[in-house]
Amino acid sequence: MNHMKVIQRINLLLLSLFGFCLLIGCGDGHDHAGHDHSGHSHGPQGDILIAIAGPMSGSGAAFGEQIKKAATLKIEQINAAGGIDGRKVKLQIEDDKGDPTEAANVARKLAAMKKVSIVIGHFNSSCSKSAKDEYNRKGVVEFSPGSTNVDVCRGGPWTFRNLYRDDYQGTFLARYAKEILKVNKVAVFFDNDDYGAGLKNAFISEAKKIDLAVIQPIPYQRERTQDFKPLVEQIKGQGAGAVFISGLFNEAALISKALRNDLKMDVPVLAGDGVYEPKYISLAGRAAEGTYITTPFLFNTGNDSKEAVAFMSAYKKKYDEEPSTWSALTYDAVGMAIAAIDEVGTDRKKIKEWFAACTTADKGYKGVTGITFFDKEGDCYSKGASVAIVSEKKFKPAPQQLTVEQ
Ligand code: ABU
Repeated sequence: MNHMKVIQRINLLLLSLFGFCLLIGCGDGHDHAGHDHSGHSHGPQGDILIAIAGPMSGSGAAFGEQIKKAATLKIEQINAAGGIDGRKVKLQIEDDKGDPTEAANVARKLAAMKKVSIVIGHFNSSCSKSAKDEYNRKGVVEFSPGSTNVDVCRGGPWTFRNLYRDDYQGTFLARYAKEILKVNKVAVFFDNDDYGAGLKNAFISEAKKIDLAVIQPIPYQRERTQDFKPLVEQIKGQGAGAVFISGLFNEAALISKALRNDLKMDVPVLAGDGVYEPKYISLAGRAAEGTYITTPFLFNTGNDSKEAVAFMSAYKKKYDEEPSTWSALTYDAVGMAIAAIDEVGTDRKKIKEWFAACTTADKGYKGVTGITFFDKEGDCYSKGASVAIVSEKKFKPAPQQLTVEQ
């Protein structure tokens, strides 16, 4: 047989084999709808891909670092225990730079990647909101472990979060100022974005109800406002009994320093959870001492759950540092995503239905930060707020806590 004839016969044989496979459906053990022969829908075989999206660079990179570390730890633990049905779980890490335009770009990329089962993110409320349309249009769950603006989940059936909203956080902070710190008048500085402005509005709304006077709030632009001395001078002589900062840690550190060092004001400083990042302490130095900060979760309460103790120990062993609130919320978010995939496979719609069905504590996910379940908007009301205080260069539970019903 000459050379050409041999090639023709091989081609014929391959074509026959291909046709036979099409007829009987052989190959990877899955039909074209992604169902395995046991009836489970597990999507294409191979690794399972979960995306993490947040500020991996830029001024909020410290948050991104915590998110990345916690997600990596969770994935390593799952894979060490055999993965999901023997399949390894991998992370697709995307950087939105804390910027809404970048977040929309990231959403377009991730939504188009068919292997991505679910997106854990984004962190900044303005990023979650900007990315939301694409995830909802293409049908991918967007599950935030950090965004607290009230509108993040509203009207987006594919959007969920595992922490409180800012209407709750703002109410909580105003009441803490009035009931615990016994303050009657507050000065307010706010980052003029979805998070800072929304939280400030919620604080003022509650302040009006409880007779807590608020001096005309002072806005600033994250990453643009550099000199806070002229801003803090505006509150001089106005009788503020406390200062509330509604923004993120970099600018909060500059405000605290200007208050303490330039204005020599020693009234209590209160801040929202965007300041709960160790860099606030290293940037503000002594000016950070005594700051009260709300947080969705606290470690070292003396009453930590076994889940919190185990996570703290594993995180410290791997990274030689303590985890933060954001690490814990991310660890839980990835854990909940894995629980969903373990039950319903990687089909995006089935994952969304699994999340939407988590509407009671019984059906919810029990993790480090408590039990996560959702209302019909995908918001989470099952966990309250705690207060940390900066003491001896560390975040510690404030001596006085407050319970506010959601
Ligand atoms: N809630 C923490 C700060 C992130 C954000 O909601 O923008």
